[in-house]
Amino acid sequence: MDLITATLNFPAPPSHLLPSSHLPSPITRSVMKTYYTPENCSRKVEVSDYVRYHYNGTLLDGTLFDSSHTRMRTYDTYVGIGWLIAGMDQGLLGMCVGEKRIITMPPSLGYGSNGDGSDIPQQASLVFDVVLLDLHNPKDGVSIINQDIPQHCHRKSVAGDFIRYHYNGSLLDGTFFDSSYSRNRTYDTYVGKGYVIGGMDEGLIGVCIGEKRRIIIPPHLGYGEEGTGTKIPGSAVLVFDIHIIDFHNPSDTVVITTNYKPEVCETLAKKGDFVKYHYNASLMDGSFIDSTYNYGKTYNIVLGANQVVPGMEEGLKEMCVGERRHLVIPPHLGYGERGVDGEVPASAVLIFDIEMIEMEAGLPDGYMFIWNEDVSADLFTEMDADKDLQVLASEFSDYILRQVNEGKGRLAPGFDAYRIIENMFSNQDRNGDGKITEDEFKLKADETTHDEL
Ligand SMILES: [Ca+2]
Ligand SMILES: [Ca+2]
Repeated sequence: MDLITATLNFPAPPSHLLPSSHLPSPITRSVMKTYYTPENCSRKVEVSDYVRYHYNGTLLDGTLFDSSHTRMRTYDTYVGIGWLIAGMDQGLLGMCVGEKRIITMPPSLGYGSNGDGSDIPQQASLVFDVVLLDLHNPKDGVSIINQDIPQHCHRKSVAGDFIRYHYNGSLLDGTFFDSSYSRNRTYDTYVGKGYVIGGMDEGLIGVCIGEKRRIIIPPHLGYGEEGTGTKIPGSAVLVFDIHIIDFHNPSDTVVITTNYKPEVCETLAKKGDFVKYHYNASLMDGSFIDSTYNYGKTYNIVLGANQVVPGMEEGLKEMCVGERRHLVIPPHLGYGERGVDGEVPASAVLIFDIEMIEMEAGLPDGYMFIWNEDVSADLFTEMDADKDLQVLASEFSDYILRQVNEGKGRLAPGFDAYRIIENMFSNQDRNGDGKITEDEFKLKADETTHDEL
């Protein structure tokens, strides 16, 4: 029996009255008709590939017998290895993701003389309107495409590095599922250590800072047959467009590059020195953080007094006035996993371009005051201005400041002079009654510790 006329249930007009294209012909083999081809159609379904697709299944008269759309989930299967009716096994071959195709098949390639349940009668030709959403092969590995590598690549990431990157995540058909940009913060992780899905662990190896790449991850290296959450279906291929902001290794030290060194560079900054310098601070992707040049004044610290992050202490060491350096400071020597709220992101590698403007030599380690010349033999009497045999805080302070002004003694630079003198006084005032007696003075002098006279 002619299947078409049987299904349509009206007699075919004499063929010579119809244009040839209207001639109904019996279906004996499948017909595949692509009615939408996406721009990028590079990879096509081959035997043993795994696909996810949506379809509407109808009989030749248009009766809908099944639809994945109404179930609201894709049909997921291997192609070409007998998991499907023969007409589909053949009809899906050569499709690319995004392609829409109508596959018409004779009953012999569908459900034959038995039909299927109550919906598909015996000897029914079937029409499937298919859109392919996803395609991979179990043998696929991670693929990396669209690489955009910066000109300067100091080094490439290895397993164990800590990477900060931005990403847009989508499915193969372009359906967006997640983005770090929408959260306005990078995704931060160790790589090669199993903290992220296998495909990402692999795709993040060998990147340069600033690099952009697309990482395509098959489901067995992603979220598998189960998928995750509401947005990543089972057996989905994942497409990540990533941008590497920075990475470091916990074993990294400060990288110091001297950009300019004055011809005379003999006095080198050391612990205790009061140094005045300018800096420009930025992140590895070039984003600006802060600059002293904007304030028109230097940043002043005592070296080795924990007034700046360890990486900066390291970077300033042994600079001379006029010298300029470029510092790359890993987060464990910078602002750590916390960063600085609103200024430095968590775990960020920092760049400081610094310029030494002025230095004042510090005192020997541990000293807050030293004599430049021999100490007076009768210190106590000299301090006791009103000769009442006790030294008040004001007498003490006046005396020390006078020694400093006359160049006879020196206070540690970079600290508040009054605070130092206050400390020196309370160290001498053993019983804390606000005055120093000659006994207290002598007792203390005998102990010869650092902070006293
Ligand atoms: Ca006195
Ligand atoms: Ca006292």
